[in-house]
Amino acid sequence: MTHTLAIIKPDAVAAGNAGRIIAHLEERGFRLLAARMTRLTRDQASEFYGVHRERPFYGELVEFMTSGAVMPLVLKAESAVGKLREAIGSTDPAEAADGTVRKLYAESKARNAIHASDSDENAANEIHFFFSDADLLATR
Ligand code: 3AN
Repeated sequence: MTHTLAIIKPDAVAAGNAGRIIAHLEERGFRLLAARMTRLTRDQASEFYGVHRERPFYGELVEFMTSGAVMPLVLKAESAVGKLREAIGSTDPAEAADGTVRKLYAESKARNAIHASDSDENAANEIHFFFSDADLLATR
């Protein structure tokens, strides 16, 4: 079993889809290890998405991610990183496979409902961006 980080983004929280997205992931075999609701500061969002600093959409991405509440989640499953990338679908909901979170709940490439870590190394870093080891111990 491995761990990964998801973030339910401001569009999905504001639309009232957070609970449905968590249920969708649990139904697909993920165990919820930790969860919280927070609103990212500009500094936090800029740091979290630092790898995209040079991309043309970076400003828009930081703006969007600070626009409302988000829910970071730590999820556990067999090959959790790859399994979650599969469950969320393509970045662009128009290209996302049927039954994926983004096909069901995303509005656009920018407002795309959910973030998921893209490697085990990034998952460990992203989990620690939001949670302490003590947050994870309770359900491990
Ligand atoms: P993913 O979230 O599928 O890993 P990345 O890593 O390419 O996609 O992009 C990170 C985030 O940046 C996406 N989740 C999305 O919110 C935003 N993004 C990516 N491409 C665009 C774009 N062309 N226009 C606006 N936002 C984008």
